[in-house]
Amino acid sequence: AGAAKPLPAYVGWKDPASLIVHSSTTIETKRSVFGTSVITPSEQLYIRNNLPAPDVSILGNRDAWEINIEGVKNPRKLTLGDLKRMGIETTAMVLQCSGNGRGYFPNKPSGTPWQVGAAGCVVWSGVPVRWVVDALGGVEAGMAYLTGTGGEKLPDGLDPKSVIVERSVPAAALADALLAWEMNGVPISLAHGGPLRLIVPGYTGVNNIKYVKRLAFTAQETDARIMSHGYRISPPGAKGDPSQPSVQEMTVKSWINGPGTDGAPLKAGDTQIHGVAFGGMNAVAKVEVSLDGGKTWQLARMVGPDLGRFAWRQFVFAARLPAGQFTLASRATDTAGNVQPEQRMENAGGYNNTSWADHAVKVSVA
Ligand code: MSS
Repeated sequence: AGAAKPLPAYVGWKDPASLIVHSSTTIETKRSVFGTSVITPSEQLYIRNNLPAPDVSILGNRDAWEINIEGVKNPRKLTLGDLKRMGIETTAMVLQCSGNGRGYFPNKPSGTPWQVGAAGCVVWSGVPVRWVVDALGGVEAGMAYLTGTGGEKLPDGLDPKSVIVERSVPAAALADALLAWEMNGVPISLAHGGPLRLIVPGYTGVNNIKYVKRLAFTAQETDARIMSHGYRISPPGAKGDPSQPSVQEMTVKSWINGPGTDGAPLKAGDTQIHGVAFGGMNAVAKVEVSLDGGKTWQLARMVGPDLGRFAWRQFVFAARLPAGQFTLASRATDTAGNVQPEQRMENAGGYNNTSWADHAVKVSVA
């Protein structure tokens, strides 16, 4: 246990009472703090940085930030000011770390033991990548990947490839991708990747490159270590390597956020069980709730606005709980018919945990 760690300076504006500080670069939202109003406030949103965040001076003149666009007919360096003149779109999406839920793996994979809070639903504004690509003559032939490079200053004395945050996603992801400069209605903070961030809706957190300084359509995946060996779905005990699948598209998942997650005792009687559900690439079709650890299920009600297939939905289930012990669980189904599984997919990195059993909440009602 020990005392709660203080917030590091670059996220000093966040709400400490809402957050669990694992380290200066890994900070998660408390489960009991997620509300029922769709959008995760920036002050409560989790943080994951693989490298220390750049100096705040990169926000000094946001519109002067430069990004190289490569692998298109007319490759060019564009400023954020140029991008702002090319178009504006807005997307609500679930930003979720690939390792969210790792804390429920019994074999304790190395990496942050996130529970549910390395995720949030946020709104981004920026220019669709496809509009930028069209303006530059289209993607060059043979380019199978969209590769984004983070703008951190790399530590001296190390092979840049071993530390640089550079990820490739299938080029088809360009259909929904944004080059974003606003998050939740304001210019993106340094902590969340300002002045400019690549947003790939439906893909896990690591694919959403902060401080993006290069966007390249490439024939091959990048050989940066974070792509070639990191974030791979490898069998327990094995090391990641390029032959294994990379962590990319998210799949259907839900969890309960209350009641019973804040440690307060539950009184017998009426209660509103609430949580979040999302489908990754697909919208959520339904959510079921169980009061008996998954033996029986009942349909929950969706609440609040539907912000599109990449956003999460809030669900509520009105229950009357007598005194006793209960295991509350939720199980989502997406519009393609995929059902959230009972079991996690075992893997060495502790990635992509969507198990409803792992995310169940035990409550005692008096
Ligand atoms: N980007 C960059 N540039 N850098 C780094 O480090 N990280 C990742 C992403 N991006 C990075 C980037 C991760 S890994 C994640 S999750 C995310 O991001 C987070 O976000 P926020 O905003 O929340 O912090 Mo895992 O899969």
